[in-house]
Amino acid sequence: MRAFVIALALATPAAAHDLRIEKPVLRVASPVSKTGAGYMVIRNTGRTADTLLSVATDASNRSDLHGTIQSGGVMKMRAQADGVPIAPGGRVVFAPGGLHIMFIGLKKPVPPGTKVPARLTFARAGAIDVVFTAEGFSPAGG
Ligand SMILES: [Cu+2]
Repeated sequence: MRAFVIALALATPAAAHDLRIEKPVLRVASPVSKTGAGYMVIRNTGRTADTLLSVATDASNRSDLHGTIQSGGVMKMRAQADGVPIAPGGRVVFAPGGLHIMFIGLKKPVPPGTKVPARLTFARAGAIDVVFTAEGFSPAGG
């Protein structure tokens, strides 16, 4: 079943809209972490703004959009309650120390190389399926 889901995700044509999802990766702090952080670059090649509203996956109990802010020299994560806007012709980078997807309550360990299918939902483009690839271990959520 898992292989079937991945095959479906890969078969989704990525060119049917103006958004490009590049290098989706997932990092966890340790092999037994229940929380992971997802990173990627979203490129908007169109002429219309769009907004990433939510992320869904079967791999974890929750998957939230988080930003990171500096507060008194301490990095704090906070939910992106209004989503993440992507300007026409622009790109948004999800990276350590900034925007990330917080995978909370991972149901299985995700050693490097693990494929984690997820569905991104945009205000205009609708659902776009992506596959996050787990890479090495690092503090999640930074
Ligand atoms: Cu976070």
